[in-house]
Amino acid sequence: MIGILNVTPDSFSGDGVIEAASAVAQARRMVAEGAALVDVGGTSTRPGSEGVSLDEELRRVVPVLEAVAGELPVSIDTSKAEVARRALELGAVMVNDVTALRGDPELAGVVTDGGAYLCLMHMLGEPRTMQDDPRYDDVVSEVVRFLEERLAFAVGAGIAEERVCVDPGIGFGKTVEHNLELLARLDELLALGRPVLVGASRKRFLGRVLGDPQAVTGPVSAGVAASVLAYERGASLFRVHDVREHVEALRAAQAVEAVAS
Ligand code: HH2
Repeated sequence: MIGILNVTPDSFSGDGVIEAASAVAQARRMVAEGAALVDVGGTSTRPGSEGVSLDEELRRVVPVLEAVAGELPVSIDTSKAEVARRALELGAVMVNDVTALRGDPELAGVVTDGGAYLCLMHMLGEPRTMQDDPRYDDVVSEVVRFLEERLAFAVGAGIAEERVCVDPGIGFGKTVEHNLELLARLDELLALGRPVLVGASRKRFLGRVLGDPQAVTGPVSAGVAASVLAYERGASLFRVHDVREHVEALRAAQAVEAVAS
C-alpha cells in the first residue's frame, strides 16, 4: 500500500497539506495504518493543472522529505530530475513519474545513479488538456504497448528492470469508460512481467459512475471497490489516500482468496 502525501494547495481530492508539520504527521499516520511507502508530491497533476516551477516544487517537498525520508519509506511523485535527485539524496527509495520518463531527459540518469525504484505511468497528453476528448482504438492494448515501450526505454537507460513497476494511469487522458475497461482487463498488464500499480483512489470517474456527471472526486468506498477488483486481477501496489480502509478491505479479500486457492 502506498499512501498519498500531496504537499500542494490544489490537489483534486482536497487532501493537500502545505505545512511541513502536518505533512509529517500525515505520513506517520499512513505508515502506522499499514502503508509500505509514502508518496510525496509537490505538484498537482489533476485535469487542467498547469504544473509548478522547479523552485516551488522543491520549496514544498524538501522540508517534508527532510523530516520523513530518513525515518519512513518514501517515494517522490515528480517528473523533474532535480526534485528526484534531492529526494533520493534525502532518503527516498522510489521515483513515481507520471510522464514515464518523457518529461525530463535527465530523470532516467538520476534514477539509475540513485539505484532507485521507478514507477512508469501511462498518460495520454498532459494534465492541462488530457481530459479533452481522449480517444483510443483499444485503450488496454494501447496502454500495454506504451508501457512496454517505456519499460524498454528505462532498461536501455540503465535502470534495473526488477526495480520498475507499471501503472495504467487511471484518470490520465481517459474517459469513465476507458478507466472501467482498464480496471476490468487489468490482468492484461501482467504480460509486461512487472508489478502493476493502480491509483483509483477518490478519482472523479468513481463519482461519475455513481451518477454525478460533474463530480471531481469519488467516494472512498467506491475507490476501495476499484482497488479490490484490481487486486483480484493481479495488481499488487495501490496508491491511495485512505490507507486504513484499503488495508482492511484488501486483507479481507486476501482471506477469501486464501480459502479459494
Ligand atoms: N495519480 C495522481 C498522481 N500521481 N501517480 C501514479 N503512479 N498513479 C496515479 O494514478 C497517480 C499518480 C493523481 O492523484 P493525486 O496525487 O491524489 O492528485 P493531484 O495530482 O491533484 O495532487
